[in-house]
Amino acid sequence: NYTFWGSQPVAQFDDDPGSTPTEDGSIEGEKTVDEVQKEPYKLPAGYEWCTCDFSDDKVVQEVYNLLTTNYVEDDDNMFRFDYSAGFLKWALMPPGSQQEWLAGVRVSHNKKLVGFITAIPATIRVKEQVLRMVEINFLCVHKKLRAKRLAPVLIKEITRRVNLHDIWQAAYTAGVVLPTPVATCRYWHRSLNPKKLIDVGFSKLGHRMTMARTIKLYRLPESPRTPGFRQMHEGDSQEVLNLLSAYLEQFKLAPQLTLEEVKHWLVPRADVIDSFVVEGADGTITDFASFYTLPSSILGHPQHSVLKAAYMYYTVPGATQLQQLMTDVMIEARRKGYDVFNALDVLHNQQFLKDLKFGEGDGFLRYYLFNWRVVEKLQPSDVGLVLL
Ligand code: NHW
Ligand code: EN5
Repeated sequence: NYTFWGSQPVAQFDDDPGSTPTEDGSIEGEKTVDEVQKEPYKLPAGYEWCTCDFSDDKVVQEVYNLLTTNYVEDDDNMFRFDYSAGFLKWALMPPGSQQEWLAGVRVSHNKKLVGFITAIPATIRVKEQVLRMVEINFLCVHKKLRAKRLAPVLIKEITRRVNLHDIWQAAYTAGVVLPTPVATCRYWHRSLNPKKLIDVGFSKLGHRMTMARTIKLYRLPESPRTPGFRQMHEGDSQEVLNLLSAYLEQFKLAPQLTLEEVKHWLVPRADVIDSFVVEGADGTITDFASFYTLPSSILGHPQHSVLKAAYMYYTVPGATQLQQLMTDVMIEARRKGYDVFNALDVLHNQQFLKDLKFGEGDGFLRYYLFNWRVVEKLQPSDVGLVLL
């Protein structure tokens, strides 16, 4: 029973297959910018809208403070995502970003930030159709204001602000079930620092395993073995774009990046995004791999307060086997002090997850599209889109 989502242009769980279209396409009839409501949606008394100016580091810090204390937790409330301020700037100021799409809710009398939602522009292909969309992320309502129906107001307001730019579709992911996932994916985890993971309750000592045997099981070589494996530089961007564009064509849901976007999303930034290439003997780039940095706060642990996690981002095997490429990337992550390497079962990841000693997590990630019907549900391996 979804009171809010039942009123939105998304496929409903009780849609009758006999009376719904049999082809992919928009759910709502075409609208024009003129028809979009000009005034912001009404908030409860005592709250007001704001637009978050991310060129102002004080504002970024306010958003960081809201998210670090109120954003996503695991099912047992042991860990909470701790996106860094630098990460948030990267995630929310890509090419084409709009300040009005970083929408906040403040308490009127003291201006405290208590709600947030964001949109960034993206070109996304769903099977054969290429759509100018937004990606929605960082929806957050302060813990003290939960279950007061503020989230639907944030979602309607970001929809309005996006519609004003003549954009009518969105992609988003969530751990929770909403009407209606286009794909249901799972998190997998590869221990890099097993002792700490066990100490903080992220993982458990296996049946009839000792700590010493566990540490040995997850040991990795000191340095990458693939000849020509190195950090990506900005000068590699055009070649990486060519490799990535061609590779992503095989997936049913995938972004179409521009050169500017490759430079933004894939050129390394310390503690935000790490990217690697394999340079062949003739100097051409044959492979690409990347991960982003998303620590989690460890809630209420006496010794440890942060879990340093690397999340697999876009990766393109070419001359190198995916397994070997991922091993080298994990060696780099271990060397840089990450505790765990996380990946979804999207892309071709199922090819290496088990062999490289990833274990299935307890979290799911559902992919959603707003105002776009996908008649056939996608498999995780059909998904070529990774959101932050
Ligand atoms: S998923 C992460 C979302 N954030 C968190 O989980 C942080 C911790 N939780 C909270 O802050 C990545 C609150 O619990 C939130 C809900 C704010 C989640 N997505 O205000 P009420 C994203 O950011 C529905 C969508 O009373 P609350 C993606 C719920 O089903 N809807 O709840 C975001 C119910 O509706 P229903 C969600 O707990 C995508 C209603 O909210 C949701 O105080 C957004 C209850 O509201 C979720 N994750 O606040 C959609 N969680 O129908 C974008 C709950 O069941 C759509 N709900 O009555 C596209 C827009 C753009 C279109 C452009 C063309
Ligand atoms: C918006 N772009 O549940 C994203 N994480 O499995 C928002 N579990 O870390 C949506 N519960 O399985 C995010 N350890 C939805 C995910 C929310 C966060 C979340 C899960 C993903 C997670 C860990 C810790 C569980 C703690 C208890 C987990 C097991 C790892 C183990 C390693 C060794 C081999 C076996 C598996």
